[in-house]
Amino acid sequence: MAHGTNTNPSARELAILRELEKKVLWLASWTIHHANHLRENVDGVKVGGHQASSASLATIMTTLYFDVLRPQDRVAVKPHASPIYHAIQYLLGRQSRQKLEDFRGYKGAQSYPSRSKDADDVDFSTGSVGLGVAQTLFSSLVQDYVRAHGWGLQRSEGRMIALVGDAELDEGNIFEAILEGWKQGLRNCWWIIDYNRQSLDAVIREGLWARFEALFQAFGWDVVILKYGALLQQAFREPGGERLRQWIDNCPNQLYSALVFQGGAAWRRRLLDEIGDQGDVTRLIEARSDEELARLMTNLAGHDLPSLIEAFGKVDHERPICFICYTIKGFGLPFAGHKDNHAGLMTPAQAESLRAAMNIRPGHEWDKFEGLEIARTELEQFLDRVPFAAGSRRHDAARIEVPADLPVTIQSVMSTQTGFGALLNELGRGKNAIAERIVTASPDVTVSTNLGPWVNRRGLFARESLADTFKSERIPSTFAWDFSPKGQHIELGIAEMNLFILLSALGLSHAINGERLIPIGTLYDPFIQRGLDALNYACYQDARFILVATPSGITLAPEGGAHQSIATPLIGLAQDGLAAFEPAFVDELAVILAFAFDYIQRDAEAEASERNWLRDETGGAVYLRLSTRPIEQIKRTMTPELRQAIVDGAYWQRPPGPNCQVVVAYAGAVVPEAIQAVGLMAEDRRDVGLLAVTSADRLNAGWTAAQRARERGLVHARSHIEKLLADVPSHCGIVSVIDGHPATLAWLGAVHGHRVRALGVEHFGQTGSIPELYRHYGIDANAIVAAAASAAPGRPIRHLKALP
Ligand SMILES: Cc1ncc(C[n+]2csc(CCOP(=O)(O)OP(=O)(O)O)c2C)c(N)n1
Ligand SMILES: [Mg+2]
Repeated sequence: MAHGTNTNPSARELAILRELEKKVLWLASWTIHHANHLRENVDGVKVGGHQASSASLATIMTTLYFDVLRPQDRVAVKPHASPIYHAIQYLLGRQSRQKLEDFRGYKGAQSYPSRSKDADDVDFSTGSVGLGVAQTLFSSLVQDYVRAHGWGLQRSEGRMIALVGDAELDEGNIFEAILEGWKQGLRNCWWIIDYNRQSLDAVIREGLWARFEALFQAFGWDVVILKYGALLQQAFREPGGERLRQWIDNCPNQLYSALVFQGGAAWRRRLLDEIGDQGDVTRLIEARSDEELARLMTNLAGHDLPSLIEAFGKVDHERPICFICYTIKGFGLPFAGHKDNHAGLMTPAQAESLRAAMNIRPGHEWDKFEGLEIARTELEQFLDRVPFAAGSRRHDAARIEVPADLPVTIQSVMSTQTGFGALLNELGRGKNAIAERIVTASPDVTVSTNLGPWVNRRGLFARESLADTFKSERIPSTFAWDFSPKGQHIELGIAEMNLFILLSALGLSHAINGERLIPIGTLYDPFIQRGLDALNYACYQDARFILVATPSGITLAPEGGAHQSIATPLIGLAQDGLAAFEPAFVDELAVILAFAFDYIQRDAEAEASERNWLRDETGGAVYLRLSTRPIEQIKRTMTPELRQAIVDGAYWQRPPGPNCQVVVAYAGAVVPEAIQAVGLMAEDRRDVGLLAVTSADRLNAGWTAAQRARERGLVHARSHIEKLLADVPSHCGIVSVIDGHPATLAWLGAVHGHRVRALGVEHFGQTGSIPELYRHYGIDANAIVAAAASAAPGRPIRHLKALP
């Protein structure tokens, strides 16, 4: 048996859980009410979406956290159930009253559970619906990966659990994840669907549960439908009960919701109208007061502790399991069931009557045990023994030593993508700590992003071994890919969302499994945008990984207009938690990759450093924008200074002379054009400088931080780019060039007030050879020279040809 828990709580335990359920609902409701009506300086913005949505999950979450969960289990809580989560943590002594009072306020408990911003041990952030759900699935796969490699076996295996809104299942990424989970042999994953039949705007379609059931079963999940609570089940056993069940089963969602809202008298009227002429049923209905009837008719399993305890405790297998739990949105609150209740808030009068009903004296709203019928000491004893709170849940893992130099044979002409493949191939050769912990993944572009040689060496991961049939049949192939539990490459289907959520899960392994992984994901650069929300999500959770995107820009030329990426350098610049690099040469890439291995492992709190004004000690994820364009490499020795400058974001490939008139600043694959342009204008512009930008992102971040520091009184703060451009005469013009949006480098002119002309790609879609496309989009050598002529006026540049 995998994880059976207590399916049969004593009457006393049940009574305590009932009290806690009430308290959780109260605290969550009061938190929301307080944020809306009582907190000082409330700015008039009302809290939307939490109240009714939270109530929907109060019973399920009470059952889970106070009874079913164990410390090793991890949960993604539906975004709008955040107040319930915080209330539970408050009762467990892991959340402060202050943070509840400041819910949604500055440094208060977060609107949506946040792994990085909340103080009460949130396992997975949620907010953008669908992503947290898939995160649990990929976290299960990562747990399996870690254990299959023989790590962390001293810890118990956890269940990865998502509390899912029924409308949340509209999100396509969930289905992409289910398919991938099926391929990878998913285990230990529970999705609990809060089937309240309401979304934000609407009541959901009839019979949706049947689609869910069929769908999950098709992918090998166990499906458990929890529809009726104990009261209803008992009533069904009475004479006439079967007729009542039929009526409920056929009742449209809209009508059911409306009757929930209207209450006992309305239920009675409707039931008597529709099935009341059938003796037994009439007696069944008449035997109950309005209040009892309403309680009976809303006794869905999702609000029935014994049914939930039994269902969760009964699971005796590791297969993925989906619980469809019938609930009522706003259960226990005045707007239960109303279709407009999504942003529903209690009025002060309604809050008063809830307070009275809960037996809570004014001024004692935050007291943990106020108004409960069981003595405080007994409740405290119970809370002290809650299994979930018994162990430490957040782990850490030691840093893995990173070699200062990554060996690679640099050929005279080489692309950064080939360089990347060669670097990993070299790493894969040896037995060293970093190589053991690297795990690569790619959405069906393993070979085309050059991970093939690495995979040949380290193999594909699967829990069950599977030999490469081509190999056993002796059919020659470049790739010998056996699956085994020791493999280090996770072969994904094409869905990019899955890549990013997997990276998010791999990149949190140190905290979740206590075992550090060095995740590297590869994909085509334009498809970052396909998974962008998931990438943002991974960064928001502070997951640590290296993203290698190639090919990029229009440089992929004949590969086609649809695959060209323009905006990704700006994503690299703007995405928080992601340090973006675009090296031109393979020796730069080797330096950056070594830095990245270390950077993704850092987690110290740090002020910005005086050296470059970057917050390097805090670490983060890394994005490498690479290219397939073969480029003539520079033969040079890598000095410590050059190494540092590459990591900081730029260096002078050709320092500007004292009479410099023009600086060409380039990033990435356009380096041959930049060098050529400098040569073409050498006779007519003096002392031309050539600035190699390896990370526009880090340059820009350092510059901004240094400015802020100066504004706060640190007058000597100077960022890397400010130092680099300090000696460039003020009349000098800068031409920047990148195979990406020109705004990536256009800001360089603002550093010291130089006139700048930013070249790049603003439109896309044309196919052709690299020279044709560079000419077409205006990033070839001639375009650079023409831009220089206008940015730094002087005598005509004789090699300048007329622009097309
Ligand atoms: C990607 C994304 N789109 C839209 C939203 C806004 N939003 C928040 S909850 C929600 C739907 C809620 O329905 P359901 O999942 O059934 O939860 P319930 O409110 O019933 O608890 C929407 C559209 C969001 N948070 N994320
Ligand atoms: Mg819903």
